[in-house]
Amino acid sequence: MADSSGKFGSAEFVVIANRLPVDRVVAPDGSTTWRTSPGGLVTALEPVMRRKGGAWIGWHGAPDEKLRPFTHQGLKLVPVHLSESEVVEYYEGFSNGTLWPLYHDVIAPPAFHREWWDAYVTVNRRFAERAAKVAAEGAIVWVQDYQLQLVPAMLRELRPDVRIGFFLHIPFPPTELFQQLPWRREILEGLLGADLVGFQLNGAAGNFIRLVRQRVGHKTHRDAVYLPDGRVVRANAYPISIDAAGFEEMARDPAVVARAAEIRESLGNPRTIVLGIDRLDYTKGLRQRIRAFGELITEGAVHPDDAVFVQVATPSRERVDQYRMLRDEIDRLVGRLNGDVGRIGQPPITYLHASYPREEMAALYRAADVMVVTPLRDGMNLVAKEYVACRYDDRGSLVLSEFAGAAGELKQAYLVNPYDINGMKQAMLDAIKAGPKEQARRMKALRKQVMENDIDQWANDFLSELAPATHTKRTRPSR
Ligand code: GDG
Repeated sequence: MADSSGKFGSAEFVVIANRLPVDRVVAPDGSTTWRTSPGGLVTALEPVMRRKGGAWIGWHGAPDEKLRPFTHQGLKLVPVHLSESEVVEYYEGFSNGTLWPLYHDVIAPPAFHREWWDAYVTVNRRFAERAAKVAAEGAIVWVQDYQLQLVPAMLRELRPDVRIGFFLHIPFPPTELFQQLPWRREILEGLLGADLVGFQLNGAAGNFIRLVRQRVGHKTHRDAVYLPDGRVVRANAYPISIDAAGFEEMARDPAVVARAAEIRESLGNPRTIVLGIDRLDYTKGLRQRIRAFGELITEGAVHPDDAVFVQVATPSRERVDQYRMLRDEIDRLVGRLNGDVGRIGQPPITYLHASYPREEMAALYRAADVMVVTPLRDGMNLVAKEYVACRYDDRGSLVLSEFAGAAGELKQAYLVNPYDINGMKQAMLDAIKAGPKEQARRMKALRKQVMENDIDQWANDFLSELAPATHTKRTRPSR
């Protein structure tokens, strides 16, 4: 991928993310192939990557394995290797044991370990060096998320000619919390290597600007940071979205519609299906949500014949202690409620600790009369938007936490404070009881927002701010 001088690579558009957008599939005969992992980010960036001869740099998911760059379905993929101890210290440790809880309101206590930090620096440098080799002269490089916050400055040092963008998918905490981090200055300086730093919400961009002023001492004005060398870094909000038309199309598929009916049937044809879908993560508010629904049932406000609650909890970060403890706690909570008030063949909660194909997710969204998305803190929350995109019938109600980024856009949802169990019970009850007219009034407004602001729009907004000539091509007009 190098030019004839060997100084630059050939990729004019480079995405750097912790993971490559592919999963390995092992066939029964032992041969391996790659499958593109479904997700909005790949869908949105694929067209611009193809057009500009782009490359995606990321870990391929297996420790202690070095792979050469390869092409998959026309996408240039550049694997970065991680040793087993780097997976433990950089990924599970510093990324998910330090930054994740710190950036999510310290819902769980963040752990600070110097050896985790050292691994974070080492791995960030490896990503930056790989990008420096792959990027063409003057290329656009887009760094994704909290695992790679040092990459912008490291890359700028190696390749001052490239244009660097950074997007943080999770919240950026207020100064009071961020200041706990022993390496707070290094992280801020890492991010300042970018030309444009994107956040989900204005508040997060504001937190960043304030911290840069207070901690690093640079001059700032509105969304701009003025560095001593004359460079200007901008920080703005770009609320991420989904492939909305793609979800609607999937939800209209006759096989998905039939599957939704089958799901309702196997739940005993209840009047109301209440649904939660989350990664099993302590930020998602599962405990509070289950308690709220449980109380509605035990107090008799909702009869088990009338409403069932289906909670899908996708396995996540299972080697991190806090996640193992959470799993046990949710198991206990669900077990107790079903044991106390369930009847034969009629548990009030159907709890699924598993991951499903996208079509099954769409069928669940189609089947759900009430969707409950009640994180204690969430950068955006795509599940809420996916539910709305699937409701082309203008039916169904969304109960949404005020502390999900999505609440900034989805104002016609039943908005709740997930720490307020009584408030949450009332909102769930209102949503369960809402008639078709009320559902349609809210859903129409929610759908307008989601269908008009899809993931292509998000990528376009960010990239045209970063480098005005780089528009992603719209493959489908949003409806
Ligand atoms: C981070 C931020 C921000 C879940 N279970 C299955 C499955 N999923 C899919 C959902 C959705 C995605 O995973 C989850 O996205 P969320 O946004 O809800 O949450 P995080 O994973 O925490 O994502 C978040 C996001 O980044 C993007 O910036 O919104 O705030 O925390 O798309 O559908 N997909 C399939 N099977 C499952 O079992 N196929």
